[in-house]
Amino acid sequence: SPDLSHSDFIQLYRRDDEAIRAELRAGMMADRAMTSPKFLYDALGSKLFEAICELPEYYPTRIERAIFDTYLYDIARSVGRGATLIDLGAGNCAKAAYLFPLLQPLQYVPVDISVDFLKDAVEALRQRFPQIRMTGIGMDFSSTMELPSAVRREKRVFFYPGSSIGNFSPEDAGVLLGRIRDACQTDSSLLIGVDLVKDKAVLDAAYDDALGVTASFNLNLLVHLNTLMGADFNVRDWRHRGFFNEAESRIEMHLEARRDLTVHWPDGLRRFVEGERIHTENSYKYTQPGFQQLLERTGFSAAQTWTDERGWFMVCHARA
Ligand code: AVI
Repeated sequence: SPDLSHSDFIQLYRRDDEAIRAELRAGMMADRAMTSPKFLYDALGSKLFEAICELPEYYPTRIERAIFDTYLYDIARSVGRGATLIDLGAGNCAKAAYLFPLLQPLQYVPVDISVDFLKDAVEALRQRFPQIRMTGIGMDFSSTMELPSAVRREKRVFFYPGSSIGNFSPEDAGVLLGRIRDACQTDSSLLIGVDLVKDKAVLDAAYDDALGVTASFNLNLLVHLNTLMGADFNVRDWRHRGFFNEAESRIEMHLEARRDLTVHWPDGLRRFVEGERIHTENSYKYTQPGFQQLLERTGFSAAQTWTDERGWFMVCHARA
């Protein structure tokens, strides 16, 4: 039977409910109401996002997987064996696990905000790959990339798939990439998935699908806000908006009031007029040279890249 002593879990993040409420109140009271996309992911939100990844219109997950399928050996050759594979926003760890047979990492370090969320997935992986040391870390890597000493320093490979980098503004993405770069040691690198600019109709459909799953994902934010800040949002008063803003090169998601209404929470309220919006997410789309420049600006060397034949999505391996 596998050596189960070969793994551990380290929880570094402590949720601060008052800080969360303060952040949400500030966003609600801004001239243009907004919330951070991280609040889209309560338990139901995470399930709805998994459903989005199955939608015919939502191409990024499928195309990224196809790129990994097609170029698996090239990517594995570029990354090399025996890495310390650090999986940023690991979730169910499935994307990294797909690479294990070829990459044969010495240590796998899934990072997510909650280790509880990682435990089942890591437990199952340990059974399949008993030779890989697994160290689950509960950490908000958008605010720090300081890794505990249990993480091997040699040959760190940061794995950041799914184009989650797109949910940061280019400026914040630069800060995050810079932090990853600073956490790199000798012979370290970054393997990242990036969604690319394409036809507006394709992008609009990917974020406003016919079944309304993305609409549910966005509207569920209001249910989450009711829990987090004790607000009285009525989901039926709001509609989903998701579209590509070409000037900003980003998808924007908003929730739009269907009528004049007032939302209350214990120590405040906000009036919305019909058509007024809460901005809930941006998803930036890059050009290949644009993203390469961002990588180089943050201290990475020119990356090796792989794309699908339509050039819709890109996987980059950049050395520190
Ligand atoms: C998680 N992230 C990369 C997704 C995206 O495409 O920006 C979140 C998402 N929002 C709506 N659909 C998917």
